[in-house]
Amino acid sequence: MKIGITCYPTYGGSGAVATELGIALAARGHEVHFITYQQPFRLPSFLPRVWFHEVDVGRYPLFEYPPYDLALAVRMHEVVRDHQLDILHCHYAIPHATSAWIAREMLREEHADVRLVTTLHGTDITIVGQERSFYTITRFSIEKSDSVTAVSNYLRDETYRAFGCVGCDVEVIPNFINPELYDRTRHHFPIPADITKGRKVLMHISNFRPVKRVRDVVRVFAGVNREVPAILVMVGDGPERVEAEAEARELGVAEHVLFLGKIEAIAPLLAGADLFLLTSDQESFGLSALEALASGVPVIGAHAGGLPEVVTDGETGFLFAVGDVQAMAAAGVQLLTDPAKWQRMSAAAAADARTRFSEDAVVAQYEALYERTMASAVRDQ
Ligand code: GMT
Repeated sequence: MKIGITCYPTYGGSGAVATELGIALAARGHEVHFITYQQPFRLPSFLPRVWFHEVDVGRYPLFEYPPYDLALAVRMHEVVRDHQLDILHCHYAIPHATSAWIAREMLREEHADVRLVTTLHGTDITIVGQERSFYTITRFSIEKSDSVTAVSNYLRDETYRAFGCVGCDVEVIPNFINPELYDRTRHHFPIPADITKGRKVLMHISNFRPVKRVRDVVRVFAGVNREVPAILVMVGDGPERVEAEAEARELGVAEHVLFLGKIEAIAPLLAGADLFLLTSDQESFGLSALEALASGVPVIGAHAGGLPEVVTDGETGFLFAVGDVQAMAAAGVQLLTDPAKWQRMSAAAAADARTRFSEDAVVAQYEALYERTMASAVRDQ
């Protein structure tokens, strides 16, 4: 099959999933075309059967807000037409699914066609899509997609609740991991031993948006560090990083908190972690938590959104009410001071991630969805 993929190319879960899906599809013999404004952050420079088409927005002085969605629609139209794509798969509805619909309308004027698949990832449904400026176009774009997927049951249900979509049958296809990549025995932890010596390693990975509550991450760490010497490794960057830095200073733990910035290769980092913290007030899935579990790192976090579908509370981690940093810290201390329990939980986490979220099984679900979507195109003719 020939598949176009559009996603946000910057540091974040939806771009990571879209890129890894494209790479896996190409490895299975499909032709994959990424269409976005910049090379996706997890896409290596060259892979067989993988193309990257940059969207050029231009800089006309009249445009205070350059119309990316239109430039994207034009590029999608060109790429579908020139490479005879079968499917355009948009990750994150806004504005990608809308641009794809415009591109398809343009193709239909030329007696051509393409099938549209939209994967809902999170705040496209839970926050941004529900804002007054975007609500109706988000609903419209979902309804105009030929197939719609959501990354968790929570997100599917939230889509039905918030948008009451008529005729949109949302299929849940979860995010996935490559089991070999997240095998902690394969990696060398890159942080120097003199920094970690005698200390447990707590880790957080995100794009530091307000929804992640990174101040809570630092508070949980400070609570753990009072009882168990530890360091906190903060991976990623974003608007709340300064808040997290300030919190670390205020709590007197700044010397034990490392801010590494946006690191692409996270598997070697996770291989040296003892606990992963994800304290978000909304998380439709929590890809970074899944990558931690796959690396044998128990997760402590908030009982929010779809995270309980990923972290099995009490077996592969512990989840508490959003903001309950004391309970999170106490659970962390308990686990880190009971090596046998940590071992059991670490092994359970790695096994569960492989059983429920392995790349092969999930990519096969997407392939089956594409097949069905194509078959419905033939029926419609
Ligand atoms: O929806 C977002 O806020 C952005 C998106 C991203 O690009 O990181 O995150 C969402 O998609 C990820 C991949 O499916 C999920 O793992 C994250 O849980 C989800 N983020 C939120 O729901 C806050």
